[in-house]
Amino acid sequence: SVTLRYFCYGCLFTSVTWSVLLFLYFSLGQDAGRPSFRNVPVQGPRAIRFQPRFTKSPVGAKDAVKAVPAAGGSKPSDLSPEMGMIFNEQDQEVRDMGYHKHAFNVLISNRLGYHRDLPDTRDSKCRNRIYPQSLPVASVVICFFNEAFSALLRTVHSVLDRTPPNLIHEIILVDDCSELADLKEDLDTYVQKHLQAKVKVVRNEKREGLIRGRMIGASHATGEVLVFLDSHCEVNEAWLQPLLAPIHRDSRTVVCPVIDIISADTLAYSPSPIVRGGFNWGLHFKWDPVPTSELSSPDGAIRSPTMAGGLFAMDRKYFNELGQYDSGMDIWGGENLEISFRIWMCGGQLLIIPCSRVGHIFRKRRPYGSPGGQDTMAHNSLRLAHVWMDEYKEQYFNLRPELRERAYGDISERQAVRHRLQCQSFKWYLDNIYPEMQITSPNNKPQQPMFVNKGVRRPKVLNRGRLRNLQVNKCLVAQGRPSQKSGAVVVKACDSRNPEQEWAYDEEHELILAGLLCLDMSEIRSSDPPRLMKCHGSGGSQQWSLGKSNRLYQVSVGQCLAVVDPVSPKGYVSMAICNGSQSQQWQLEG
Ligand code: LR7
Ligand code: MN
Repeated sequence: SVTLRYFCYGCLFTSVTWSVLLFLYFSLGQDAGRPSFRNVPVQGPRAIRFQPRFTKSPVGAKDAVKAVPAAGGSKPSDLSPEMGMIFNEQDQEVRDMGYHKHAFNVLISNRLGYHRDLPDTRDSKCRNRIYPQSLPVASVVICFFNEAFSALLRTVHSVLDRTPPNLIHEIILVDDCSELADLKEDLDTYVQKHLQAKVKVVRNEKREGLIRGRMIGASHATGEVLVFLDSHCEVNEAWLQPLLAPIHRDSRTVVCPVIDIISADTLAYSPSPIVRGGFNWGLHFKWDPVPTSELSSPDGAIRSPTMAGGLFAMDRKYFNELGQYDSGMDIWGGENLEISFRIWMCGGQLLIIPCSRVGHIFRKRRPYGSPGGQDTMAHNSLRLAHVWMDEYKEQYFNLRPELRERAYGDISERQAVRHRLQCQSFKWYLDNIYPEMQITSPNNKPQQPMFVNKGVRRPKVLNRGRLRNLQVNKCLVAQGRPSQKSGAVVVKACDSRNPEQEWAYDEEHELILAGLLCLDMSEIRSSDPPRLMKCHGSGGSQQWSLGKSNRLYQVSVGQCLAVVDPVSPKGYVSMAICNGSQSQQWQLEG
Protein backbone atom coordinates (compact mmCIF):
# COMPACT_ATOMS: atom_id res chain seq x y z
CA SER A 1 0.00 0.00 0.00
CA VAL A 2 2.97 2.25 0.58
CA THR A 3 4.03 1.92 -3.03
CA LEU A 4 0.53 2.46 -4.27
CA ARG A 5 0.00 5.55 -2.20
CA TYR A 6 3.27 6.96 -3.32
CA PHE A 7 2.42 6.15 -6.91
CA CYS A 8 -0.83 8.09 -6.69
CA TYR A 9 0.80 11.08 -5.06
CA GLY A 10 3.34 10.84 -7.83
CA CYS A 11 0.72 11.00 -10.60
CA LEU A 12 -1.13 13.79 -8.95
CA PHE A 13 2.05 15.61 -8.30
CA THR A 14 3.32 15.24 -11.84
CA SER A 15 0.15 16.47 -13.43
CA VAL A 16 -0.16 19.39 -11.04
CA THR A 17 3.43 20.35 -11.63
CA TRP A 18 3.16 20.15 -15.37
CA SER A 19 -0.03 22.18 -15.47
CA VAL A 20 1.54 24.86 -13.32
CA LEU A 21 4.63 24.91 -15.47
CA LEU A 22 2.73 25.03 -18.73
CA PHE A 23 0.59 27.80 -17.31
CA LEU A 24 3.66 29.76 -16.29
CA TYR A 25 5.30 29.13 -19.60
CA PHE A 26 2.42 30.30 -21.72
CA SER A 27 1.06 33.08 -19.59
CA LEU A 28 4.20 34.70 -18.34
CA GLY A 29 6.63 33.82 -21.08
CA GLN A 30 10.18 32.72 -20.72
CA ASP A 31 11.44 35.72 -18.87
CA ALA A 32 9.16 34.93 -15.99
CA GLY A 33 11.87 32.56 -14.86
CA ARG A 34 14.88 33.86 -13.11
CA PRO A 35 17.13 35.97 -15.28
CA SER A 36 20.02 33.58 -15.11
CA PHE A 37 18.16 31.05 -17.21
CA ARG A 38 19.20 32.95 -20.26
CA ASN A 39 22.82 32.73 -19.39
CA VAL A 40 22.98 29.00 -19.32
CA PRO A 41 25.25 27.95 -22.12
CA VAL A 42 23.84 25.67 -24.78
CA GLN A 43 20.31 26.25 -23.79
CA GLY A 44 17.54 26.54 -26.32
CA PRO A 45 14.08 27.98 -25.87
CA ARG A 46 12.97 24.59 -24.63
CA ALA A 47 14.76 25.18 -21.41
CA ILE A 48 11.95 26.28 -19.21
CA ARG A 49 9.78 23.37 -20.19
CA PHE A 50 12.43 21.11 -18.75
CA GLN A 51 11.82 22.16 -15.22
CA PRO A 52 12.46 19.42 -12.71
CA ARG A 53 9.41 17.81 -11.22
CA PHE A 54 10.26 19.33 -7.91
CA THR A 55 8.85 22.78 -7.86
CA LYS A 56 7.06 24.54 -5.08
CA SER A 57 4.67 21.74 -4.23
CA PRO A 58 4.77 20.71 -0.59
CA VAL A 59 3.17 17.41 -1.55
CA GLY A 60 6.26 16.32 -3.38
CA ALA A 61 8.64 17.38 -0.70
CA LYS A 62 6.82 15.57 2.08
CA ASP A 63 6.39 12.51 0.04
CA ALA A 64 10.05 12.33 -0.85
CA VAL A 65 10.96 11.66 2.72
CA LYS A 66 8.25 9.11 3.31
CA ALA A 67 9.12 7.23 0.18
CA VAL A 68 12.75 6.65 1.09
CA PRO A 69 12.50 3.23 2.69
CA ALA A 70 10.29 2.01 -0.13
CA ALA A 71 12.80 3.24 -2.67
CA GLY A 72 13.40 1.47 -5.95
CA GLY A 73 11.97 2.02 -9.38
CA SER A 74 10.99 5.62 -9.79
CA LYS A 75 11.60 7.73 -6.75
CA PRO A 76 9.82 11.01 -6.25
CA SER A 77 13.04 12.90 -6.83
CA ASP A 78 13.41 11.43 -10.32
CA LEU A 79 13.26 14.05 -12.99
CA SER A 80 10.97 13.54 -15.93
CA PRO A 81 12.51 11.20 -18.48
CA GLU A 82 12.27 13.91 -21.13
CA MET A 83 14.87 15.84 -19.26
CA GLY A 84 17.68 13.91 -20.87
CA MET A 85 16.12 13.55 -24.28
CA ILE A 86 18.26 14.17 -27.33
CA PHE A 87 16.49 16.31 -29.93
CA ASN A 88 19.30 17.08 -32.31
CA GLU A 89 22.98 16.69 -32.92
CA GLN A 90 23.83 19.57 -30.67
CA ASP A 91 22.14 17.86 -27.74
CA GLN A 92 24.03 14.69 -28.53
CA GLU A 93 27.29 16.62 -28.63
CA VAL A 94 26.65 18.37 -25.32
CA ARG A 95 25.82 15.06 -23.70
CA ASP A 96 28.76 13.13 -25.14
CA MET A 97 31.33 15.86 -24.55
CA GLY A 98 29.90 16.38 -21.09
CA TYR A 99 30.40 12.75 -20.13
CA HIS A 100 33.85 12.85 -21.63
CA LYS A 101 34.98 16.01 -19.84
CA HIS A 102 32.99 15.86 -16.61
CA ALA A 103 31.77 12.27 -16.21
CA PHE A 104 28.17 13.28 -15.69
CA ASN A 105 25.18 14.29 -17.77
CA VAL A 106 25.93 17.92 -18.61
CA LEU A 107 22.97 18.09 -21.01
CA ILE A 108 20.58 17.68 -18.10
CA SER A 109 22.70 19.93 -15.89
CA ASN A 110 22.46 22.72 -18.47
CA ARG A 111 18.74 22.26 -18.89
CA LEU A 112 18.18 22.46 -15.17
CA GLY A 113 19.75 25.88 -15.17
CA TYR A 114 21.20 27.55 -12.13
CA HIS A 115 18.20 27.26 -9.83
CA ARG A 116 15.95 24.39 -9.03
CA ASP A 117 13.88 23.24 -6.13
CA LEU A 118 14.91 20.12 -4.31
CA PRO A 119 13.02 17.57 -2.28
CA ASP A 120 13.45 18.43 1.38
CA THR A 121 15.18 15.26 2.53
CA ARG A 122 15.43 16.14 6.21
CA ASP A 123 13.62 14.26 8.90
CA SER A 124 10.41 16.11 9.71
CA LYS A 125 11.72 16.89 13.21
CA CYS A 126 14.36 19.13 11.66
CA ARG A 127 11.76 21.47 10.23
CA ASN A 128 10.53 22.81 13.53
CA ARG A 129 13.94 23.26 15.00
CA ILE A 130 14.84 26.78 16.08
CA TYR A 131 18.42 28.03 15.87
CA PRO A 132 20.01 30.85 17.86
CA GLN A 133 19.44 34.33 16.45
CA SER A 134 23.09 35.16 16.46
CA LEU A 135 25.26 32.68 14.62
CA PRO A 136 28.78 33.20 13.27
CA VAL A 137 28.98 34.28 9.63
CA ALA A 138 30.37 31.93 7.01
CA SER A 139 32.87 32.18 4.19
CA VAL A 140 32.02 29.49 1.67
CA VAL A 141 35.08 28.22 -0.21
CA ILE A 142 34.55 26.35 -3.46
CA CYS A 143 37.60 25.12 -5.41
CA PHE A 144 37.15 23.97 -8.93
CA PHE A 145 39.17 22.57 -11.77
CA ASN A 146 37.48 22.29 -15.18
CA GLU A 147 34.04 22.09 -13.60
CA ALA A 148 30.95 22.13 -15.82
CA PHE A 149 29.81 25.76 -15.85
CA SER A 150 26.18 24.99 -15.05
CA ALA A 151 27.10 22.71 -12.15
CA LEU A 152 29.40 25.33 -10.64
CA LEU A 153 26.82 28.10 -10.98
CA ARG A 154 24.06 25.92 -9.58
CA THR A 155 26.30 25.26 -6.58
CA VAL A 156 26.77 29.00 -6.01
CA HIS A 157 23.13 29.90 -6.57
CA SER A 158 21.88 27.10 -4.37
CA VAL A 159 23.88 28.66 -1.53
CA LEU A 160 22.50 32.14 -2.26
CA ASP A 161 18.96 30.83 -2.74
CA ARG A 162 18.79 28.72 0.40
CA THR A 163 20.84 30.57 3.01
CA PRO A 164 19.72 33.56 5.07
CA PRO A 165 21.85 36.38 3.56
CA ASN A 166 23.05 37.58 6.95
CA LEU A 167 24.84 34.27 7.51
CA ILE A 168 26.81 34.39 4.27
CA HIS A 169 29.83 36.60 4.65
CA GLU A 170 31.19 35.72 1.22
CA ILE A 171 31.58 32.97 -1.34
CA ILE A 172 35.13 32.42 -2.57
CA LEU A 173 35.55 30.56 -5.84
CA VAL A 174 39.07 29.24 -6.30
CA ASP A 175 39.80 28.47 -9.93
CA ASP A 176 42.56 25.89 -9.86
CA CYS A 177 43.92 26.95 -13.23
CA SER A 178 41.05 25.51 -15.26
CA GLU A 179 41.53 25.09 -19.00
CA LEU A 180 37.94 25.44 -20.14
CA ALA A 181 37.14 28.64 -22.01
CA ASP A 182 33.82 29.41 -20.28
CA LEU A 183 35.42 29.21 -16.84
CA LYS A 184 38.27 31.44 -17.96
CA GLU A 185 36.22 33.99 -19.85
CA ASP A 186 32.54 34.00 -18.92
CA LEU A 187 32.71 33.44 -15.20
CA ASP A 188 33.93 36.89 -14.21
CA THR A 189 31.34 38.55 -16.43
CA TYR A 190 28.60 36.41 -14.96
CA VAL A 191 29.73 37.08 -11.40
CA GLN A 192 29.87 40.83 -12.00
CA LYS A 193 26.51 40.93 -13.68
CA HIS A 194 24.40 38.55 -11.63
CA LEU A 195 25.97 37.85 -8.29
CA GLN A 196 26.19 40.17 -5.38
CA ALA A 197 29.52 41.59 -4.37
CA LYS A 198 29.66 38.65 -2.00
CA VAL A 199 31.08 36.32 -4.62
CA LYS A 200 34.83 36.54 -5.26
CA VAL A 201 36.88 34.65 -7.81
CA VAL A 202 40.47 33.77 -6.96
CA ARG A 203 42.61 32.32 -9.75
CA ASN A 204 45.57 30.03 -9.16
CA GLU A 205 48.43 30.73 -11.54
CA LYS A 206 49.26 27.09 -11.69
CA ARG A 207 47.39 23.94 -10.86
CA GLU A 208 47.65 23.41 -7.12
CA GLY A 209 45.17 20.65 -6.47
CA LEU A 210 42.22 20.81 -4.16
CA ILE A 211 44.24 20.74 -0.95
CA ARG A 212 46.42 23.79 -1.52
CA GLY A 213 43.46 25.26 -3.41
CA ARG A 214 41.38 25.21 -0.25
CA MET A 215 44.24 26.68 1.77
CA ILE A 216 44.45 29.54 -0.72
CA GLY A 217 40.68 30.04 -0.55
CA ALA A 218 40.80 30.03 3.25
CA SER A 219 43.62 32.59 3.28
CA HIS A 220 41.33 35.03 1.43
CA ALA A 221 38.41 34.40 3.75
CA THR A 222 37.41 36.81 6.50
CA GLY A 223 34.23 35.22 7.85
CA GLU A 224 34.21 33.49 11.23
CA VAL A 225 33.47 30.04 9.90
CA LEU A 226 34.86 28.34 6.79
CA VAL A 227 32.49 26.18 4.82
CA PHE A 228 34.03 24.02 2.10
CA LEU A 229 31.97 22.65 -0.76
CA ASP A 230 32.81 20.74 -3.95
CA SER A 231 31.96 22.58 -7.15
CA HIS A 232 29.08 20.24 -8.08
CA CYS A 233 26.86 20.47 -5.03
CA GLU A 234 23.40 21.81 -4.24
CA VAL A 235 22.59 22.81 -0.70
CA ASN A 236 19.18 21.96 0.66
CA GLU A 237 16.68 23.75 2.88
CA ALA A 238 18.13 25.43 6.02
CA TRP A 239 21.40 23.61 5.55
CA LEU A 240 23.74 26.15 7.16
CA GLN A 241 22.13 26.98 10.50
CA PRO A 242 22.49 23.45 11.91
CA LEU A 243 26.17 23.47 10.91
CA LEU A 244 26.91 26.84 12.47
CA ALA A 245 25.14 26.21 15.77
CA PRO A 246 27.49 23.48 17.10
CA ILE A 247 30.55 25.50 16.02
CA HIS A 248 29.12 28.50 17.83
CA ARG A 249 28.83 26.42 21.00
CA ASP A 250 32.34 24.96 20.71
CA SER A 251 34.84 26.26 18.19
CA ARG A 252 36.70 22.95 18.18
CA THR A 253 33.75 21.13 16.69
CA VAL A 254 33.98 20.39 12.97
CA VAL A 255 30.74 19.49 11.24
CA CYS A 256 29.62 17.79 8.04
CA PRO A 257 26.17 17.77 6.46
CA VAL A 258 24.62 14.54 5.28
CA ILE A 259 25.76 14.25 1.66
CA ASP A 260 22.69 13.53 -0.44
CA ILE A 261 23.07 11.90 -3.81
CA ILE A 262 22.71 13.72 -7.11
CA SER A 263 22.73 11.10 -9.82
CA ALA A 264 25.47 11.61 -12.42
CA ASP A 265 23.18 10.26 -15.13
CA THR A 266 19.84 11.86 -14.34
CA LEU A 267 20.75 14.66 -11.88
CA ALA A 268 17.92 13.38 -9.71
CA TYR A 269 18.39 14.37 -6.08
CA SER A 270 17.82 11.67 -3.53
CA PRO A 271 18.36 11.37 0.20
CA SER A 272 21.31 9.50 1.60
CA PRO A 273 20.83 7.09 4.42
CA ILE A 274 22.36 8.25 7.72
CA VAL A 275 25.81 6.75 7.80
CA ARG A 276 29.13 7.87 9.20
CA GLY A 277 32.69 8.04 7.95
CA GLY A 278 35.32 5.35 8.37
CA PHE A 279 38.26 4.06 6.38
CA ASN A 280 40.02 0.82 5.54
CA TRP A 281 43.68 -0.08 5.76
CA GLY A 282 44.09 0.77 2.10
CA LEU A 283 43.42 4.30 3.45
CA HIS A 284 40.26 4.64 1.42
CA PHE A 285 37.37 6.48 2.93
CA LYS A 286 34.20 4.43 3.39
CA TRP A 287 30.75 4.78 4.87
CA ASP A 288 29.85 2.76 7.94
CA PRO A 289 26.53 2.10 9.60
CA VAL A 290 25.98 4.28 12.67
CA PRO A 291 26.41 2.32 15.92
CA THR A 292 23.25 2.51 18.01
CA SER A 293 25.21 4.14 20.84
CA GLU A 294 25.65 7.18 18.60
CA LEU A 295 21.96 7.62 17.91
CA SER A 296 21.13 9.02 21.32
CA SER A 297 22.49 12.57 21.08
CA PRO A 298 19.69 15.08 21.79
CA ASP A 299 20.36 17.23 18.72
CA GLY A 300 20.85 14.24 16.47
CA ALA A 301 24.54 14.89 15.83
CA ILE A 302 26.60 11.80 15.10
CA ARG A 303 30.26 11.54 16.03
CA SER A 304 32.14 10.40 12.96
CA PRO A 305 35.64 8.88 12.88
CA THR A 306 36.32 10.48 9.48
CA MET A 307 34.83 12.85 6.93
CA ALA A 308 34.36 12.27 3.20
CA GLY A 309 36.35 15.44 2.66
CA GLY A 310 34.50 17.81 0.40
CA LEU A 311 31.72 19.25 2.51
CA PHE A 312 32.33 20.56 5.99
CA ALA A 313 32.32 23.63 8.19
CA MET A 314 34.94 24.68 10.70
CA ASP A 315 35.77 27.74 12.75
CA ARG A 316 38.31 29.71 10.69
CA LYS A 317 40.66 30.44 13.57
CA TYR A 318 40.52 26.80 14.59
CA PHE A 319 41.33 25.75 11.01
CA ASN A 320 44.50 27.84 11.19
CA GLU A 321 45.40 26.77 14.71
CA LEU A 322 44.94 23.11 13.82
CA GLY A 323 47.40 23.40 10.94
CA GLN A 324 45.09 23.99 7.94
CA TYR A 325 46.07 21.17 5.60
CA ASP A 326 49.34 19.49 4.64
CA SER A 327 50.55 21.73 1.82
CA GLY A 328 52.82 18.91 0.66
CA MET A 329 49.77 16.99 -0.52
CA ASP A 330 48.99 17.26 -4.22
CA ILE A 331 45.85 17.38 -6.40
CA TRP A 332 43.45 14.88 -4.82
CA GLY A 333 43.12 12.33 -2.06
CA GLY A 334 44.04 11.59 1.53
CA GLU A 335 43.55 15.07 3.00
CA ASN A 336 40.16 14.02 4.34
CA LEU A 337 41.62 11.26 6.50
CA GLU A 338 44.52 13.51 7.50
CA ILE A 339 42.26 16.28 8.78
CA SER A 340 39.92 13.77 10.42
CA PHE A 341 42.74 12.08 12.37
CA ARG A 342 44.14 15.49 13.27
CA ILE A 343 40.80 16.79 14.56
CA TRP A 344 40.21 13.81 16.84
CA MET A 345 43.79 13.22 17.93
CA CYS A 346 44.41 16.89 18.74
CA GLY A 347 41.44 17.68 20.92
CA GLY A 348 38.60 18.47 18.52
CA GLN A 349 35.57 16.52 17.43
CA LEU A 350 33.98 15.70 14.10
CA LEU A 351 30.23 15.46 13.78
CA ILE A 352 27.70 14.64 11.08
CA ILE A 353 24.58 16.76 11.37
CA PRO A 354 21.56 14.93 9.93
CA CYS A 355 19.43 18.09 9.78
CA SER A 356 21.87 19.64 7.31
CA ARG A 357 21.62 18.24 3.80
CA VAL A 358 23.78 19.00 0.80
CA GLY A 359 23.62 17.12 -2.50
CA HIS A 360 26.76 16.14 -4.40
CA ILE A 361 27.06 14.76 -7.93
CA PHE A 362 28.58 11.31 -7.55
CA ARG A 363 30.46 10.53 -10.73
CA LYS A 364 31.56 7.07 -11.75
CA ARG A 365 35.11 8.15 -12.49
CA ARG A 366 37.26 11.16 -11.74
CA PRO A 367 37.35 13.15 -14.98
CA TYR A 368 40.84 14.57 -14.48
CA GLY A 369 44.29 13.34 -13.57
CA SER A 370 47.28 15.03 -12.03
CA PRO A 371 49.49 17.12 -14.33
CA GLY A 372 52.38 14.66 -14.27
CA GLY A 373 50.15 11.60 -14.08
CA GLN A 374 51.32 10.78 -10.54
CA ASP A 375 49.22 8.73 -8.15
CA THR A 376 48.63 11.61 -5.74
CA MET A 377 46.40 9.48 -3.54
CA ALA A 378 49.37 7.22 -2.77
CA HIS A 379 51.72 10.17 -2.21
CA ASN A 380 49.27 11.93 0.08
CA SER A 381 48.37 8.75 1.97
CA LEU A 382 52.05 8.05 2.57
CA ARG A 383 52.48 11.49 4.09
CA LEU A 384 49.55 11.08 6.41
CA ALA A 385 50.59 7.55 7.38
CA HIS A 386 54.07 8.71 8.31
CA VAL A 387 52.86 11.71 10.29
CA TRP A 388 49.79 10.35 12.06
CA MET A 389 49.56 6.59 12.11
CA ASP A 390 52.50 5.55 14.30
CA GLU A 391 53.06 1.79 14.19
CA TYR A 392 49.69 1.31 12.49
CA LYS A 393 51.13 2.52 9.21
CA GLU A 394 52.30 -1.08 8.90
CA GLN A 395 48.68 -2.03 8.27
CA TYR A 396 48.81 0.13 5.17
CA PHE A 397 52.19 -1.15 4.05
CA ASN A 398 51.02 -4.72 4.44
CA LEU A 399 48.46 -3.98 1.74
CA ARG A 400 50.78 -1.75 -0.30
CA PRO A 401 54.25 -3.24 0.15
CA GLU A 402 55.51 -1.40 -2.94
CA LEU A 403 55.05 1.90 -1.06
CA ARG A 404 57.17 0.96 1.90
CA GLU A 405 60.31 2.54 0.48
CA ARG A 406 58.61 5.24 -1.59
CA ALA A 407 59.75 8.84 -0.97
CA TYR A 408 57.10 11.20 0.37
CA GLY A 409 58.90 14.52 0.76
CA ASP A 410 59.57 16.56 3.85
CA ILE A 411 57.06 16.04 6.65
CA SER A 412 58.87 17.89 9.41
CA GLU A 413 56.44 20.80 9.38
CA ARG A 414 53.53 18.38 9.89
CA GLN A 415 55.33 16.52 12.64
CA ALA A 416 55.85 19.89 14.28
CA VAL A 417 52.08 20.50 14.12
CA ARG A 418 51.48 17.21 15.88
CA HIS A 419 54.05 18.07 18.48
CA ARG A 420 52.82 21.65 18.99
CA LEU A 421 49.24 20.51 19.53
CA GLN A 422 50.32 17.63 21.78
CA CYS A 423 48.11 15.21 19.96
CA GLN A 424 47.13 11.74 21.11
CA SER A 425 48.53 8.55 19.61
CA PHE A 426 46.91 6.76 16.71
CA LYS A 427 46.22 3.88 19.08
CA TRP A 428 44.19 6.27 21.23
CA TYR A 429 42.22 7.27 18.13
CA LEU A 430 41.51 3.66 17.18
CA ASP A 431 40.57 2.65 20.73
CA ASN A 432 38.37 5.61 21.45
CA ILE A 433 37.05 6.95 18.19
CA TYR A 434 37.05 4.01 15.77
CA PRO A 435 36.81 0.82 17.85
CA GLU A 436 35.11 -0.99 14.94
CA MET A 437 38.36 -0.96 13.00
CA GLN A 438 39.91 -4.37 12.88
CA ILE A 439 43.63 -4.83 13.11
CA THR A 440 45.15 -7.69 11.19
CA SER A 441 48.23 -9.37 12.58
CA PRO A 442 51.48 -7.59 11.74
CA ASN A 443 52.73 -10.02 9.10
CA ASN A 444 49.47 -9.78 7.18
CA LYS A 445 48.90 -13.48 7.70
CA PRO A 446 45.78 -14.31 9.59
CA GLN A 447 46.77 -15.82 12.91
CA GLN A 448 44.84 -18.98 12.14
CA PRO A 449 44.77 -19.65 8.44
CA MET A 450 41.39 -21.00 7.54
CA PHE A 451 41.44 -21.67 3.84
CA VAL A 452 38.30 -23.47 2.84
CA ASN A 453 39.96 -25.47 0.14
CA LYS A 454 42.67 -26.67 2.48
CA GLY A 455 40.06 -28.14 4.76
CA VAL A 456 41.26 -26.40 7.93
CA ARG A 457 38.80 -25.57 10.71
CA ARG A 458 35.97 -23.43 9.39
CA PRO A 459 33.78 -20.92 11.16
CA LYS A 460 30.21 -22.09 11.70
CA VAL A 461 27.80 -21.64 8.79
CA LEU A 462 24.75 -19.60 9.76
CA ASN A 463 22.78 -19.75 6.52
CA ARG A 464 22.89 -21.45 3.18
CA GLY A 465 21.16 -20.89 -0.11
CA ARG A 466 21.01 -18.95 -3.34
CA LEU A 467 21.54 -15.21 -3.30
CA ARG A 468 18.65 -13.79 -5.25
CA ASN A 469 18.54 -10.17 -6.34
CA LEU A 470 15.04 -8.84 -5.82
CA GLN A 471 15.09 -6.40 -8.71
CA VAL A 472 16.14 -8.74 -11.51
CA ASN A 473 15.10 -11.95 -9.79
CA LYS A 474 18.40 -13.59 -10.68
CA CYS A 475 21.05 -15.21 -8.54
CA LEU A 476 24.64 -14.28 -7.81
CA VAL A 477 26.99 -16.87 -9.34
CA ALA A 478 30.52 -17.26 -10.66
CA GLN A 479 30.89 -15.85 -14.15
CA GLY A 480 32.54 -19.02 -15.39
CA ARG A 481 32.43 -22.31 -13.55
CA PRO A 482 33.49 -21.92 -9.95
CA SER A 483 36.97 -23.30 -9.62
CA GLN A 484 39.80 -23.12 -7.14
CA LYS A 485 40.94 -19.91 -8.81
CA SER A 486 39.60 -16.42 -8.42
CA GLY A 487 37.05 -14.96 -10.82
CA ALA A 488 34.23 -12.52 -11.44
CA VAL A 489 30.66 -12.80 -10.18
CA VAL A 490 27.49 -11.96 -12.11
CA VAL A 491 23.76 -12.58 -11.76
CA LYS A 492 22.19 -15.39 -13.80
CA ALA A 493 18.90 -17.27 -13.80
CA CYS A 494 18.41 -19.01 -10.47
CA ASP A 495 18.51 -22.78 -10.43
CA SER A 496 17.62 -24.39 -7.13
CA ARG A 497 19.18 -27.73 -8.08
CA ASN A 498 22.56 -26.32 -9.02
CA PRO A 499 25.06 -26.65 -6.15
CA GLU A 500 27.30 -24.14 -7.91
CA GLN A 501 24.79 -21.46 -6.93
CA GLU A 502 24.87 -22.24 -3.25
CA TRP A 503 26.35 -19.70 -0.87
CA ALA A 504 27.22 -20.27 2.75
CA TYR A 505 27.13 -17.31 5.12
CA ASP A 506 29.19 -17.97 8.22
CA GLU A 507 29.79 -16.50 11.62
CA GLU A 508 32.86 -14.66 10.32
CA HIS A 509 30.54 -12.89 7.88
CA GLU A 510 32.11 -14.56 4.89
CA LEU A 511 30.10 -15.57 1.85
CA ILE A 512 31.44 -18.77 0.36
CA LEU A 513 30.29 -20.05 -3.01
CA ALA A 514 29.94 -23.77 -3.59
CA GLY A 515 32.18 -24.44 -0.60
CA LEU A 516 35.14 -23.12 -2.56
CA LEU A 517 35.77 -19.40 -2.72
CA CYS A 518 34.88 -16.27 -0.80
CA LEU A 519 33.17 -13.16 -2.10
CA ASP A 520 35.93 -10.57 -1.89
CA MET A 521 36.38 -6.88 -2.45
CA SER A 522 39.66 -5.19 -3.37
CA GLU A 523 40.70 -2.85 -0.57
CA ILE A 524 43.17 -1.15 -2.84
CA ARG A 525 40.91 -0.44 -5.79
CA SER A 526 37.49 0.00 -4.32
CA SER A 527 36.05 0.85 -7.71
CA ASP A 528 36.66 -2.73 -8.89
CA PRO A 529 33.66 -5.03 -8.80
CA PRO A 530 33.65 -7.77 -6.17
CA ARG A 531 35.07 -11.17 -7.13
CA LEU A 532 35.69 -14.67 -5.86
CA MET A 533 38.96 -15.26 -4.05
CA LYS A 534 40.54 -17.81 -1.81
CA CYS A 535 39.11 -17.33 1.68
CA HIS A 536 41.69 -15.66 3.91
CA GLY A 537 39.75 -15.73 7.15
CA SER A 538 40.80 -12.29 8.35
CA GLY A 539 37.63 -10.33 7.74
CA GLY A 540 38.02 -6.99 5.97
CA SER A 541 37.78 -7.50 2.26
CA GLN A 542 35.74 -10.69 2.73
CA GLN A 543 33.43 -9.46 5.42
CA TRP A 544 29.81 -8.92 4.37
CA SER A 545 26.85 -8.03 6.43
CA LEU A 546 23.60 -9.54 5.38
CA GLY A 547 21.12 -8.02 7.71
CA LYS A 548 17.87 -6.18 7.83
CA SER A 549 16.58 -4.50 4.69
CA ASN A 550 18.14 -7.21 2.50
CA ARG A 551 21.20 -5.22 1.74
CA LEU A 552 24.54 -6.89 1.24
CA TYR A 553 26.94 -4.48 2.89
CA GLN A 554 30.69 -4.79 2.40
CA VAL A 555 32.39 -3.84 5.60
CA SER A 556 35.73 -2.91 4.12
CA VAL A 557 34.62 -0.53 1.38
CA GLY A 558 31.43 0.57 3.13
CA GLN A 559 29.19 0.04 0.12
CA CYS A 560 26.42 -2.29 -0.97
CA LEU A 561 26.35 -4.92 -3.69
CA ALA A 562 24.18 -3.78 -6.61
CA VAL A 563 23.13 -5.01 -10.01
CA VAL A 564 24.62 -2.58 -12.53
CA ASP A 565 21.99 -2.63 -15.24
CA PRO A 566 18.74 -4.50 -14.62
CA VAL A 567 18.00 -5.07 -18.30
CA SER A 568 21.46 -6.06 -19.46
CA PRO A 569 21.85 -9.81 -20.05
CA LYS A 570 25.49 -9.56 -18.94
CA GLY A 571 24.35 -9.46 -15.31
CA TYR A 572 27.22 -7.35 -14.04
CA VAL A 573 27.30 -6.36 -10.40
CA SER A 574 29.27 -3.67 -8.63
CA MET A 575 29.62 -1.93 -5.30
CA ALA A 576 27.58 1.24 -4.88
CA ILE A 577 26.61 3.65 -2.15
CA CYS A 578 23.90 1.96 -0.11
CA ASN A 579 20.61 3.59 -1.00
CA GLY A 580 18.05 0.89 -0.27
CA SER A 581 17.00 0.58 -3.90
CA GLN A 582 15.73 -2.71 -5.31
CA SER A 583 18.91 -3.26 -7.28
CA GLN A 584 20.68 -3.56 -3.92
CA GLN A 585 18.31 -6.05 -2.32
CA TRP A 586 19.35 -9.65 -1.95
CA GLN A 587 17.80 -12.64 -0.30
CA LEU A 588 19.65 -15.73 0.82
CA GLU A 589 17.09 -18.44 0.26
CA GLY A 590 17.52 -22.08 1.03
O1 LR7 B 1 43.28 19.56 -8.98
C1 LR7 B 1 42.14 19.73 -8.57
N1 LR7 B 1 41.74 20.99 -8.23
C2 LR7 B 1 40.49 21.26 -7.75
O2 LR7 B 1 40.16 22.41 -7.49
C3 LR7 B 1 41.24 18.68 -8.37
C4 LR7 B 1 39.97 18.94 -7.90
N2 LR7 B 1 39.60 20.22 -7.62
C5 LR7 B 1 38.24 20.51 -7.12
C6 LR7 B 1 37.13 19.86 -7.93
O3 LR7 B 1 36.73 20.66 -9.02
C7 LR7 B 1 36.04 19.69 -6.87
O4 LR7 B 1 35.27 20.84 -6.72
O5 LR7 B 1 38.15 19.92 -5.83
C8 LR7 B 1 36.84 19.46 -5.59
C9 LR7 B 1 36.84 18.00 -5.17
O6 LR7 B 1 37.26 17.18 -6.24
P1 LR7 B 1 36.35 15.98 -6.76
O7 LR7 B 1 34.95 16.38 -6.83
O8 LR7 B 1 36.97 15.43 -7.99
O9 LR7 B 1 36.55 14.97 -5.55
P2 LR7 B 1 35.54 13.75 -5.16
O10 LR7 B 1 34.19 14.25 -4.91
O11 LR7 B 1 35.72 12.68 -6.14
O12 LR7 B 1 36.26 13.25 -3.81
C10 LR7 B 1 36.14 13.38 -2.40
O13 LR7 B 1 37.46 13.14 -1.90
C11 LR7 B 1 38.41 14.12 -2.23
C12 LR7 B 1 39.72 13.63 -1.67
O14 LR7 B 1 40.75 14.47 -1.96
C13 LR7 B 1 38.01 15.47 -1.70
O15 LR7 B 1 38.04 15.53 -0.31
C14 LR7 B 1 36.62 15.79 -2.24
O16 LR7 B 1 36.21 17.03 -1.73
C15 LR7 B 1 35.69 14.71 -1.81
N3 LR7 B 1 34.30 14.90 -2.14
C16 LR7 B 1 33.34 14.71 -1.19
O17 LR7 B 1 33.57 14.49 -0.02
C17 LR7 B 1 31.92 14.72 -1.66
C18 LR7 B 1 31.27 13.44 -1.27
C19 LR7 B 1 31.97 12.26 -1.88
C20 LR7 B 1 31.95 11.08 -1.06
C21 LR7 B 1 31.99 10.05 -0.40
MN1 MN C 1 33.16 15.93 -5.77
